[in-house]
Amino acid sequence: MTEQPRSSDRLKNELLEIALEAATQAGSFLRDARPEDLGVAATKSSAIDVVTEMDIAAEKLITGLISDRRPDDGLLGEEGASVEGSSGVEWVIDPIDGTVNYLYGLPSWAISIAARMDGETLVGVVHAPMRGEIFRAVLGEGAFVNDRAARVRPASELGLALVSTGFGYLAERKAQQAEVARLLIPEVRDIRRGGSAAIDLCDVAAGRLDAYYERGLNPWDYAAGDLIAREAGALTGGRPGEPLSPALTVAATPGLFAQLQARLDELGAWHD
Ligand code: LIP
Repeated sequence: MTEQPRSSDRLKNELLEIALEAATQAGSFLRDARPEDLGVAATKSSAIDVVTEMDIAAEKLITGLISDRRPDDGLLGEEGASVEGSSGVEWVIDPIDGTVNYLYGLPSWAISIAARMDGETLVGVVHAPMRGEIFRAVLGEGAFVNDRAARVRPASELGLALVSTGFGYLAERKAQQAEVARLLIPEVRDIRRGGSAAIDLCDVAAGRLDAYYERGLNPWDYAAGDLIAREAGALTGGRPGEPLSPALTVAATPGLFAQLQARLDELGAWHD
């Protein structure tokens, strides 16, 4: 098979089709096959950083489908998938973003799948099965939630902004994150804490939040949602002048982004 030109439309369409198929299949499995007595299969950075058997099974389903379709692609998954690949395309996968919500039976969780080439995200899909929503974006082609175009809210005053954030799994980091939130809350409309970074980024894209920020995310948490938010008109980044990273992820409608980013920097949202 001759390799398609890098990031050609045909390649992007193929990657989107695979991401949608994998996210949809994983979503049906996670929604319909969730055991009533679901428990914790393992923990990672702390006793509250949990993995369930469903996280592991969903990642195997997703990586198996991708590898069948594109055996030479690289894979990076939250639950251990790690394949170098030779095609230049790398898949970045969070089989359940919002694992704690899923464990407790709360509806706010999602499958997040992104395809990157040379470090640039070409395709992003976030599927929130309990909401009946699939968010998708192809680089340069806009963002959608189901069949509707996604666009950010036209906000510009921090004092009127609805801002989402999240907290990590280590007590020391949570204490600093809580301090940042304590100082920010009086300066914005309100704070939300949904428990899934991918959904928060997509809610910025859909105009349901004015902004989102969090420290300590992994690429699989934000890769797809970052592209979806940007293609919906949001600005994203980390500290001022820096790209988003595990140090800090900020996404906001353009009228708020620089002001919020600067304020978060002053409050120390980028360090423990
Ligand atoms: C989650 C993130 C969320 C964060 C949680 C956790 P996971 O990812 O989506 O924003 O606040 O602490 O990191 O672990 O459910 O894939």
